[in-house]
Amino acid sequence: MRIAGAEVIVTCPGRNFVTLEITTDDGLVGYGDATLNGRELAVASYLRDHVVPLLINRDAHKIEDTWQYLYRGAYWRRGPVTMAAIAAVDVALWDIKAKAAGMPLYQLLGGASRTGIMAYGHASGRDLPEVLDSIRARREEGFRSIRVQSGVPGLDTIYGIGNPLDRTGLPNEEVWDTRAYLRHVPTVFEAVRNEFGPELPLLHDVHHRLTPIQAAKLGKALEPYDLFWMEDCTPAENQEGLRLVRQHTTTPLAIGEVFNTAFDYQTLIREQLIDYVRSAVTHTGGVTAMRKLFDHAALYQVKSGIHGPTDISPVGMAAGLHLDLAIHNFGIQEFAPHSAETYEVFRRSYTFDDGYLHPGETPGIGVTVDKDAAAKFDYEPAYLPVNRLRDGTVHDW
Ligand code: KDG
Ligand code: MG
Repeated sequence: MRIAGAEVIVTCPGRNFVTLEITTDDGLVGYGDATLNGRELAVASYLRDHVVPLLINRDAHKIEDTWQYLYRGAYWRRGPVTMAAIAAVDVALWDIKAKAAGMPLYQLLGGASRTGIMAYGHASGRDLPEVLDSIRARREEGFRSIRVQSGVPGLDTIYGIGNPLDRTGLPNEEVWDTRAYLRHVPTVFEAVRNEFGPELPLLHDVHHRLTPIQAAKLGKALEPYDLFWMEDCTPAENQEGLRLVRQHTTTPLAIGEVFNTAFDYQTLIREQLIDYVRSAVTHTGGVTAMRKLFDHAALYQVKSGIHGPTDISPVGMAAGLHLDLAIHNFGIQEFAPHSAETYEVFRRSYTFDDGYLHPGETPGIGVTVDKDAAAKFDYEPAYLPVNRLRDGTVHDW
C-alpha cells in the first residue's frame, strides 16, 4: 500500500486548525493533527514544502521507518514545528493502518485496558461565586474531575485562559502579580473543598508562572485541599528545578504540555520528579513517540495526563484517546469540548458519557474531515496572550 497523495488542510471553524490528509493508492484516507496554536502556518509550510514531497510513493505501512526518516533525515532535531509535522504524518499513517486492519486504533496498540477514560473539565471564574458556579456547570455536564482556575484580586484577566480568536492582529498583553496569586489560590481551594467536599478530584494549572521555590511554597499551601495535580508549576526546561519542588511538597505534579520529545522528560521521569506526563500526541511526534514515552514513564510509576485543550483538533484528541484506552499507566485525560462549528468540520466517533470518554469502535482513529465544511472557514491570524509583571518585565504566560 503506497502513499498516493498528501494534502494540508488549514481551517478556522472558531479557531485555527492544521490537518494532514494522506491518501493511499488503494483508496484509504488517514488524518493527522498538526495544529500549533499561534504558529499554525509554520507547520503548514513545513508539511507542504518539506514533508509532503517525501511521502509520495512511500509504503504507508512503514510507520516506524517513516518516523525515523523524518526525524533523523531532517538533521535538525526536535522543536514544536518539526515534531507537530511528524506527529501529523504518524497519526495519519496509524489511522490508515487501523482502517486497513478494520479495527479501531486502540486494538492495534494492545487492546483496551479499561472500559472508559476519566476526563477532567475546566471551571473558571473572575471571583469565587463565578468559580463555584462554573464547577456546578461542569458537574451537570457529567464531569467527575475538575480543573479550577480563578481570577486574582487586582488583576484584570483570569490568568492562563486565552481567547482563541482575539482578532486584534497582535497578542493581547496581560498583567501578572505573583505574590497576589500565591496569597489568593489557597483561599479558592479552601472554599471549593468546603462547598463540594473531599471526594471531587480537583486540578490546578499554574501555567509556568513560578520559580521552583515559589512552586514549592504553593504546593505545600495546597496540601490540605488534596489536589489531583498541580500543573506546570515552574518552567521545566530546567528539569533539575523540580528536585527543589519535590523536596518540599507531596502535592502531585504534572508537566509537559509545551514539551515535544521524550528527552524533555529524562530527568523528570528517571528521578520521579513528576507524577503525570502532559504531552499531546499532536505536539510530541504522534502515537509512535507517545507510546515509547508512556512505556518509559510506566517503569517509574509516572502516569499519563494527555493535554486536551481546544487547540488540539478532534483528530489529535481522538489519537490521544486510543492511547489512553490502551496503555496501562493511564492517569486522566483533559477534555474541553469543541464548538459546534468545529464538529461540523471534524466528524467524530468519540463519546463523552457520565465523566468518561471513549474513542468508539470505528476503524481507524474515528475522525473524518469534511473538506467542504473546512473550506467555509478561512484561516484568521490569532496569537496567545503575552504576559508582563507590573513593572513591564515579560513573564511566562
Ligand atoms: O495553546 C495553549 C493552550 O493549549 C494552553 O494554554 C492550555 O494550559 C493549557 C491546558 O492545560 O489545557
Ligand atoms: Mg496547561
